[in-house]
Amino acid sequence: MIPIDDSPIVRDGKSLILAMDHGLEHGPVDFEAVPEKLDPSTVFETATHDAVTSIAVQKGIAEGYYPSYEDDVNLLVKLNGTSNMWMGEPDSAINCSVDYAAEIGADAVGFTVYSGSNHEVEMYEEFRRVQEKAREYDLPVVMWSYPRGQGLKNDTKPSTISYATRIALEIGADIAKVKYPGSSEAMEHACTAAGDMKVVMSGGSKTSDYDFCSTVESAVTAGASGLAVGRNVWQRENPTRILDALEAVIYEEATADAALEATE
Ligand code: FBP
Repeated sequence: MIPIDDSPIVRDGKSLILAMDHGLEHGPVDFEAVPEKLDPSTVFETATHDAVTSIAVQKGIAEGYYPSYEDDVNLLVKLNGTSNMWMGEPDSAINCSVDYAAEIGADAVGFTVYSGSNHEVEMYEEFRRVQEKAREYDLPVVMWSYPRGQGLKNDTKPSTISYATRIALEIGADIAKVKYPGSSEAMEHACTAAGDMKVVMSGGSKTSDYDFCSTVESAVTAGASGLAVGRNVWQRENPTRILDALEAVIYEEATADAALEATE
C-alpha cells in the first residue's frame, strides 16, 4: 500500500469508482433494461458527475471512448476479466498490460483476484507482476478481492470479506473492492483488517434507491472509503439522481434518508 490521497481517483480520502466492464463479465444481458447504455459514451457521460472519481473499463472501451472524455473523467483500466461463459474454476485472463494502460492514459489499474480458487497461486503471481509494474508508473492498484471457488460456499460471509480485505493489504493493493458482508459490524471488521488501506464496497445487482443508499451509508459509517458500482448507477433511468444522493452519503456523510430527500 502506498499513500494515494493525492491521486486523481481519490477525493477527500474517498472514492467512487463507476464500473462498466459488465459487457465482458456478464454479457449484454446486463443492458437489456437500458439498451441505450450499450453505447459506452452514455456511461462515460455519467462518469463526468462530480461524485465519480474514476471510471473502470476494459482496454477496448478505454481505447475507443476515453480520448473524448480525458478532460472530464479519470480512467481506471481493468487489466483482467473473463466472460461468464467460462465454466472452470474462477480465473481471469490478463487482457491488458500495465505499460499499455499507462500509455492510453490510465490514472489507476484494477485487477481481480479470486482467493480460494484453484488458480489462486497463479493469480497471486500475476498480481505481483502487475502491482510492481504499477509502482513504476505511480498508478494506484485497485484489487477486486473476491474469494470464490469450489471450496467456498458463501462469498459474502463476514469472515470471508475480512479475509479478502486483509489479503489485499498483505499483497500490496491500494484499494480493496469487496462485497458487502451483510452488516455494518462485519464491514467495520473488514475495514479494520485492512489497516490503513482503503476499502470500497461493491455495488451488486440493482436494488431500490433507499436500499442501495442505506447499504452504502452503513458501509461508509463502518469505515469504507466509498464505492465501486456499476448496475446500481447506470441501470437506473436517472443516474444523476442516485449519484447526487451517493455524493452526499459518501463525501458529506449524510444519511440515506436525508440524501434522497434532498434529491426529490
Ligand atoms: P456492480 O456494481 O454492477 O456489481 O459492478 C461491480 C463489479 O465488480 C463489476 O466491475 C463487475 O463486472 C461485476 O461487479 C462482477 O460481478 P460478479 O463477478 O459478482 O458477477
